[in-house]
Amino acid sequence: MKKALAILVMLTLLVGLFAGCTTKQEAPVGGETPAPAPAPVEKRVMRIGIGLNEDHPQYKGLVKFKEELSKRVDTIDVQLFANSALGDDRTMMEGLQLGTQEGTCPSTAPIGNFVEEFKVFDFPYLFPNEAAADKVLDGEIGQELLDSLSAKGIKGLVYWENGFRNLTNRQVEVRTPADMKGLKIRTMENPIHLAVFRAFGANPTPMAFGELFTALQQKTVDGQENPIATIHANKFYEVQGYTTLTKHLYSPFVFMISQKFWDESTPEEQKALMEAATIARDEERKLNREANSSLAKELVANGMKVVELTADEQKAFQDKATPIYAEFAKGKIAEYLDRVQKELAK
Ligand code: KDG
Repeated sequence: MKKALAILVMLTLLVGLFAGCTTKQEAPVGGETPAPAPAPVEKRVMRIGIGLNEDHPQYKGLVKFKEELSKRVDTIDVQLFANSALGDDRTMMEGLQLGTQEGTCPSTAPIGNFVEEFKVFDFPYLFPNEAAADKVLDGEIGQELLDSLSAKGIKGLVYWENGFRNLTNRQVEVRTPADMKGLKIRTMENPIHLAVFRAFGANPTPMAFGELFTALQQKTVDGQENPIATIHANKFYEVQGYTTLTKHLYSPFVFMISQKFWDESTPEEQKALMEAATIARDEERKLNREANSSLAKELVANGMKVVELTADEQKAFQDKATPIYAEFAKGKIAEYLDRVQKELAK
């Protein structure tokens, strides 16, 4: 018994000695105790939804945003939702106000339902080209309008691009406003867009983007209007026979997040959000311009007739739309319109 006890004591001492050696070997030079493992970073979720699909430059821009943001901060977990999975443009903006989602990138058309002045971008044939639009949107006027969203619980970061919109329809080769007579055309939810298509002679109806393909397929509507990048990405050529390059409106996107999410971000996160949104804007505009200028031939390859208008034919549409200016340029909208036109004239 005594012998067994002695062996046990010896073994305990040996184990202790061995353990001591191990600890000594692991201790950093200088004898400091090892640093505790870092606590896992707590990430805030940032859900961003759009109406367009993953093939569209807008989604590719969002992928770029996510990538650039993650290079700068590791505290925000960006989750992307395409195809109106979180709702249409208006619902998603309401989601930002309610705090049920953190980001979206709608066309400016539905924004006029939240801040009236945004309707300045709904006037047909306002911007002559993309460079002119960039100048206004990225300048003082564009910034003022972005800032006006804060009062509505939305932080406007920067403008991305949807682009010049064109008419598509199932059955008629449209070259003149008369060809459009009676065509049932889906527009975005915006009174100026509806008025423009009425002035062209069509029968317009507002509808959420997520319902559009099925409506075209089931012939609930005859046509719609969107930039080439969208007509291509959403395969509208499967249900539409004709594209007419009316280029009646330059349509900007606004990359926006909930004001609450912005206010809860640290200064470092806010800087990262702005930088990532701006780098992604440049990428999205580049991809979008490539798509809008190169994909018309893909529409043709997929069986669509693409109608290019002569300057005179283009003017016939423009003339029909001119009275829209007098009808809608009132109050603050008129002030902004005047400023935009002066800026463009410079
Ligand atoms: O993701 C953007 C879309 O939701 C929408 O703004 C696209 O131009 C558009 C449309 O016609 O609804």
